[in-house]
Amino acid sequence: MTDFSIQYGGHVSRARGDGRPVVALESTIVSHGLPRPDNLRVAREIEQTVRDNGAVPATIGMIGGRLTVGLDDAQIEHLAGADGVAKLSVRDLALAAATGADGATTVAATSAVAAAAGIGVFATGGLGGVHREANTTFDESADLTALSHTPIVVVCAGVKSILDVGATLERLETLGVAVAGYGTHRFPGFFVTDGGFDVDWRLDTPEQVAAAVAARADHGVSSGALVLGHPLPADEQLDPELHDRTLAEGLALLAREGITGKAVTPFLLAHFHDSTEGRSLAVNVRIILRNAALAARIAAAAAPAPSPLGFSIPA
Ligand code: PSU
Ligand code: MN
Repeated sequence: MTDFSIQYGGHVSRARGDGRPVVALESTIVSHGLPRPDNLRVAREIEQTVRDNGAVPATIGMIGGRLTVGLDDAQIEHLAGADGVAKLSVRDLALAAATGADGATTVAATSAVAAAAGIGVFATGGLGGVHREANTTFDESADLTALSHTPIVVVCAGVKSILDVGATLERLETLGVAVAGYGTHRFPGFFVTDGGFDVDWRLDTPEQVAAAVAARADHGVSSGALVLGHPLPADEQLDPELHDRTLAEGLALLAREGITGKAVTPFLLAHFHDSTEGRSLAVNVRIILRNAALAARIAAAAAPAPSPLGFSIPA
């Protein structure tokens, strides 16, 4: 029988052995969320940003059916450039393993795998959520249900602004997912700084986020995720007027071309990147890099103190 257990990249095994902070990163952003060839450069910048901020990056994905935590550079390059890389949510993982597929993990799948691997912090751009017109299409991202039972901190710039932000916040409440703003009571709107809604809780430092993680573990009560909304500064956001115009066009195109299911999010993101002459791409990249930096600082604040003996067990 094939062994389907999770594979660990050498850098991640060593970090785990040493008790060093690790940040999980998703691969769907790379293979389906950002255009080539920028996607590969950005994937590398995200990893470097995590390192520069004191943690070890663990990009998660599926290579030839092997579920891997801590893809190496050649594997990331493969997922960034190969055709036919599947977009994997949690339900797809075992099917992709059984069929030897290459796949990129979404927020849902990345969080679930990271938590199974004992990684407590994950950085992404924007969560999936309730799509506009979900009342007829029933299109709600599996990110939401996965986060309802996955104990992990997800650092994000809110939910993607192509979604129904208010409905998504309602669902997060129903599903028992904790939501806090980082340095703000406003829920961010991904490409735009303000998503239009307040959140109840505000956390101001990596240590405070780490304290919330510790309290959840000590209580042993909640098993859901903590979504930390980290907005872009207003002077770095996509011009809200350009945003609204581009979104309206994108939604009209979506309807005209009859795009549904998991193709919706990549289609709308590609439309933004194509029709804003690279402006939305630059904003998207800034979002991810800022979130990677904050996630690394949170992971460092949450990591156990280094061994006083100063040695580590090789993996
Ligand atoms: N955030 C980004 N770019 C992306 C995504 C998030 O900045 O491409 C991806 C994530 O992997 C997220 C997915 O889980 O989009 C949501 O897809 P869907 O709406 O089909 O669930
Ligand atoms: Mn969907």
